[in-house]
Amino acid sequence: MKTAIITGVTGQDGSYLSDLLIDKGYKVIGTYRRTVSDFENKCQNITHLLDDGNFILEEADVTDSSSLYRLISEYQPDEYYNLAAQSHVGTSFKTPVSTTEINMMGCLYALEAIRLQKPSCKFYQASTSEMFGDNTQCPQGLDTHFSPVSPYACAKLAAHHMVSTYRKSYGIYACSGILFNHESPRRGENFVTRKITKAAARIKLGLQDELRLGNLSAQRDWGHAADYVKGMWMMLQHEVADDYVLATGKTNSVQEFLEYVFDYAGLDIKDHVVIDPKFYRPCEVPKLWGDPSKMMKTLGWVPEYDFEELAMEMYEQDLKKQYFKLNKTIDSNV
Ligand code: NAP
Ligand code: G4F
Repeated sequence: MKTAIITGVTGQDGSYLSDLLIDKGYKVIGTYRRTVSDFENKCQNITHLLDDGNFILEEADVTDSSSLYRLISEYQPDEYYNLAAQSHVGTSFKTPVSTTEINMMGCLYALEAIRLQKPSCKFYQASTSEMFGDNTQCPQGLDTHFSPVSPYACAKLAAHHMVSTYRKSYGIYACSGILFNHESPRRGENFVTRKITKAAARIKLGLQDELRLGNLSAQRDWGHAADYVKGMWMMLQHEVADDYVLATGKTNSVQEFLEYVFDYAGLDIKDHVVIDPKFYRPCEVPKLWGDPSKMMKTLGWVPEYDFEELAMEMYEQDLKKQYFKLNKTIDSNV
């Protein structure tokens, strides 16, 4: 039985990757960070795993290197997936220092702990298309020049270079997956896709009337998280460690995502959507459109979801959740 450590297991990707690895017969050590907010809410993406005998939840903070040393020494993992991050680009402008500590140093601490304690452990780094920043040469791939324009992307780029440095210098099996945007019903509620599907569901049920958004012209290459975690795992099963791009090879604007969801829900954007400059960023990434050809040719990765299926699933799940909440409130009032 293989053992894998997944940092950031309560997040979107951590939860889907846990599902996949447990299905493949792994023992998964998932790490979470204690906060004062309630445990149940924090663990909503992994509630279904908490009683699984092959899933162990461990407390760790990736900026506390001792916690990573402890985990690696205790569990001697075969694979380590570094997914923990302050992953919101807008927030990184407000918390640049802690974002850099988590997103850059968190990666370096893990690489050092692996080098010193279990050098045969394979390492996956969650790199990002945000590293292409304002370079709109499309489609973006492994030869595209990086041009980060946020503290988030700068920290991720430093970590990205650290991964190849450890691979070349110490022979550690370390891969970076440069992942374009991927979403799902488990997506954090302050990312634009989920913000839209949740608001559309609430408007439909009469629970909300207005949706305030920022820049609608930005374009993103949007895929489904379930497809992307398969890609992460595939990268660590190849004979040699390398870097890859994961993307759908298509791009859509935020406006198009919004239109699709509102049309599907039978709502009129003009009646509900307000542009609020509060959601503009000091610097924007205008267009992301990835080239996943290496991933497809070398590892045989093929995404199963398309843009419409993704948007529809997110809206339908949000509608179900909001409907359930509404009925619970009505029940408790009668
Ligand atoms: P997410 O839902 O925001 O999850 C991030 C996880 O990291 C959360 O569980 C968070 O826990 C945890 N975390 C934050 N700071 C931590 C710390 N100091 N120590 C330990 N855990 C910490 O992100 P995601 O969408 O799953 O993305 C996973 C990774 O892929 C991230 O590294 C992200 O930057 C990267 N990525 C994502 C995308 C995408 O489109 N989703 C694309 C490219 C790259 P808390 O609840 O405690 O904050
Ligand atoms: O959903 P977003 O916040 O995602 P963003 O900035 O593209 O970052 C995500 O994808 C990256 C990969 O490319 C990851 F590395 C990163 O961790 C994260 O998962 O914003 C998408 C676009 C942006 O252009 C933003 O300005 O939507 C625009 N937007 C317009 N109104 C909004 C809003 N974004 C948010 N979050 N909230 C709004 O109200």
